[in-house]
Amino acid sequence: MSGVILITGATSGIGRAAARRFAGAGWKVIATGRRQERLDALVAELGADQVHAAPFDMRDEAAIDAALDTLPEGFRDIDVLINNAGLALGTATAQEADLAQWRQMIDTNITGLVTLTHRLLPRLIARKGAILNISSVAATYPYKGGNAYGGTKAFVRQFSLGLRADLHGTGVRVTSIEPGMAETEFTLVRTGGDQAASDALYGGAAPMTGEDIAETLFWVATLPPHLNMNALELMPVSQSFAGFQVARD
Ligand code: NDP
Ligand code: 8X3
Repeated sequence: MSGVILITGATSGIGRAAARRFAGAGWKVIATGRRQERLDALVAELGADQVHAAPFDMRDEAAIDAALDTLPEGFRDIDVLINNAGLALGTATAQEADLAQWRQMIDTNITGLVTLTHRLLPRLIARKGAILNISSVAATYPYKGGNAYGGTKAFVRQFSLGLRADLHGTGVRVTSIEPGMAETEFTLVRTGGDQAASDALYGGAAPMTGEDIAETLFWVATLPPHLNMNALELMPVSQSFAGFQVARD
């Protein structure tokens, strides 16, 4: 099985690994993200027949529309949308957090995601396609400093389940993918470029990789068409759950 897939955030991490995984299996990949040079590198690596670079910022509705309106022949009938682009910014508590960072997470992880999804729904319904949304374990398990980021990912999970209900009878499949710790540029972005912090988090922890998540996405997207994975939570073996905190006088 193959088709046309649009993957947001294909310049790095999970999205780039997914672009490679699907293109390698013969899918035509529309790769998006802000960093044009990384998208160009992906096209050079995987071939222009296989990958179309569509650089846009998820927060720019007009840029999304322009990119969708100018898709080349062979890339227009989109079968699968992977809503992967997203970010966490900062780990400060709510009372210390930067409101601009909260807004950027909401604008990207929520508003951008719903905008693109809304635009593509007619095509996905016509193709009886699939939507794979990248949520997070942060949607379910709150942690100190996760505040707005966790909130955006809880939205993504619940939006996915709501889409399932709305798309009842259309044949469109919807999945909320909820990973735990995966080593990508995620922590570098979250910390404003602190490589040491990123290395410290992942060091010795055998975290998941972008390729691990890409393989999961490929598996979900290529399940028989009568099967819908509603939600899928995955973690590295090294990561598990901790208890509640108690403040004492
Ligand atoms: P990376 O930082 O490696 O990749 C993030 C991707 O999102 C990049 O391609 C980036 O592209 C894109 N992106 C960010 N902001 C925008 C924007 N405004 N417009 C367009 N693209 C944007 O991190 P991951 O691969 O780890 O993250 C992918 C998804 O996985 C995110 O939604 C993240 O929340 C989620 N996730 C990650 C986990 C982890 O542990 N790594 C765990 C659970 C969920 P560019 O900068 O070029 O625009
Ligand atoms: C990324 C996983 O635990 O850093 O969504 O929030 S976590």
